Amino acid sequence: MAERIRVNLRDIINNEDRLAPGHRLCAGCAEPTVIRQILHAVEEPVVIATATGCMEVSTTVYPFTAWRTPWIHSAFENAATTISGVEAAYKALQRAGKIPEDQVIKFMAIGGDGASYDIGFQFISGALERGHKFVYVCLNNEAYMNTGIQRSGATPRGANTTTSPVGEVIQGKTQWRKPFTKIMAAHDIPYVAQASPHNYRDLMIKAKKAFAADGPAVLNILAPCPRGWRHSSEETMSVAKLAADTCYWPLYEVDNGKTTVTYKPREKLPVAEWFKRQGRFRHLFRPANTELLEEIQAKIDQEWELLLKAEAQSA
Ligand SMILES: Cc1ncc(C[n+]2csc(CCOP(=O)(O)OP(=O)(O)O)c2C)c(N)n1
Repeated sequence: MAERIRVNLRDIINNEDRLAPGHRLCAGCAEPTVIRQILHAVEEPVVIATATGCMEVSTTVYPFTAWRTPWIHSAFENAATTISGVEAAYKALQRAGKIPEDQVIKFMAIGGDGASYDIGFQFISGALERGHKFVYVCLNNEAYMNTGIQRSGATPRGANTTTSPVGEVIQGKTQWRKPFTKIMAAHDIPYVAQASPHNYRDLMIKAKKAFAADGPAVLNILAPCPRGWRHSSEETMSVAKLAADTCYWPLYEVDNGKTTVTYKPREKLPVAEWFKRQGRFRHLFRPANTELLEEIQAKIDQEWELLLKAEAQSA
């Protein structure tokens, strides 16, 4: 059970951040907070591959780097493949006696939702199927933010982006988001979870479990983006919390096939509460879009019920 794993705040204060300050991510961007939370949850050395995207370009502006870990960038689509090779090399070097058997090193690949849901999708799937022992982290800000807010497979229905613009023809993205977390869990790997940085304890426990897993693990983490979501910088964590309180972004895990919802809001809020905090959904409150808003609410309710059912069935 998740509660048995401890997250000690004193350790976080005393341990060095492995992502240095002074990177160039936007004020209020959730991504560096997420990465710090993850790196504070793991004690061992970590080798990291990062796909092209906000996190990569903003932390490694030549000739600087914000990473206090070994770190590699190869291309947009293949962070999972790159880290597979690094992990395989580590095992080979151990077999050859060049790295001591008891020298534990952890491996992590990071991608935005564009890199994860769309462009790197098959590469992640392949790495999971091959069984590499690594953690894949999707920093999910729900659009291709680094190149100017284009819609991705993670963008929710109704969101205004530069490639699903609100106008006379459409009212934001017309499709539903891809069920990425479920698809990752369908690979039958040891550990898959959805998390959000406003609940750092929950996120860090999940990160600890992911790194301890005996095989691949995936963390899909909501990362509010003030620029693309159109909220102010200081609202990032409260917007993240509302995503969980409306069950738009349920916090849950699939641990060796067992589904557990790790946060159940005492009062499930209407999704409109989450939407009205973000400019990308402003148009949904026009009278003409009432039906669309209801349709989205119905879909969220249905998915939440399905998740609770999955939890009950795997208990
Ligand atoms: C194959 C390929 N296609 C497109 C690009 C251009 N590109 C670079 S970063 C980026 C957006 C990244 O979006 P996402 O993965 O969601 O991460 P974010 O920047 O939002 O964190 C795009 C489209 C590229 N570098 N390579």
